[in-house]
Amino acid sequence: MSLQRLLAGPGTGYLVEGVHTAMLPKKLIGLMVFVVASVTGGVAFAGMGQPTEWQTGLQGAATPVMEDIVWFNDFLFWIIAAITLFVLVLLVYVMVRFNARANPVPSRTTHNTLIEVMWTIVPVLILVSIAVPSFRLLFLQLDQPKPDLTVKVTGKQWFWSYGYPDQKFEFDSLLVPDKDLKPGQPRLLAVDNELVVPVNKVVSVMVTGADVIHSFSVPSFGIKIDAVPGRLNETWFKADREGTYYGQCSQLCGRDHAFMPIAVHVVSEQAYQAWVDQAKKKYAEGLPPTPVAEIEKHLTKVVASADVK
Ligand SMILES: [Cu+2]
Repeated sequence: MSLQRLLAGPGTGYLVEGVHTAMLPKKLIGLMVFVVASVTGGVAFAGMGQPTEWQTGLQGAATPVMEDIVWFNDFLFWIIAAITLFVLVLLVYVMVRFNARANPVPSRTTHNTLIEVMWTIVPVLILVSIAVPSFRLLFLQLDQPKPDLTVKVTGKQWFWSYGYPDQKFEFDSLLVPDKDLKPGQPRLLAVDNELVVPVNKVVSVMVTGADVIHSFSVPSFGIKIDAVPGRLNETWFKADREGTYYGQCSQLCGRDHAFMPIAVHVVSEQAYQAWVDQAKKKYAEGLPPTPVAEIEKHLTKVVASADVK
């Protein structure tokens, strides 16, 4: 049965003639408005740098790329909402107006050129209006500006190592077990040594894996890139406000996948320089990396103390 036939009443020609939106129950409209308002209102609950309770939207944006992602997400939401509501209205209308009781003698109409042209062109226009900002965003993510500094991120079972090739030092970043958490440190997200970067600088991130595939992801920066052994992946971010931003390994990598969070501390240029001077001494070149036995011990402690509910 063609849509045209469904839409056309007996003896009537076109879709528009028969539409009576007043037929849609008022309660249903109220419910739809409530759902839309709740979902979009959820953006207000979005956390900055970490998830918050009752959050329904994305995490707050700390980079221009993430700002665009949030915009694109909201833009798509309204398009999806409009299409869904339109289809719902049509379905309800058809069920009420054209059921066997209300419409015992169906129309014999099979074609309508105007409607067929419309239902071809309108979806094309919708897709084009999605494709244009989508490609713009993709280029923004992939077209890396000239970096101010480079950090090398290595995913390991089950922690991250951060290297500063220009400063020639590297260190491990391990989760803080529950019992060692200091006030203000988020559970299962805080680490002992954070990745420290300056604010308003383009940071090039080289990502690789040491053993299996991990994924380096920081929601507030809008970045997520796989850490693949034997391969160097690259992404970038430019954090435009100071703070600590958390992420998690986002590629199932084994037993302690849930216990290798990412913490990026964005600080002022001066604070960054001071940190580099001190870090250079602390993680002096040639310092042996954390011994495997130490890491094993730490991970056992982490798993034992992480009271996962
Ligand atoms: Cu993982």
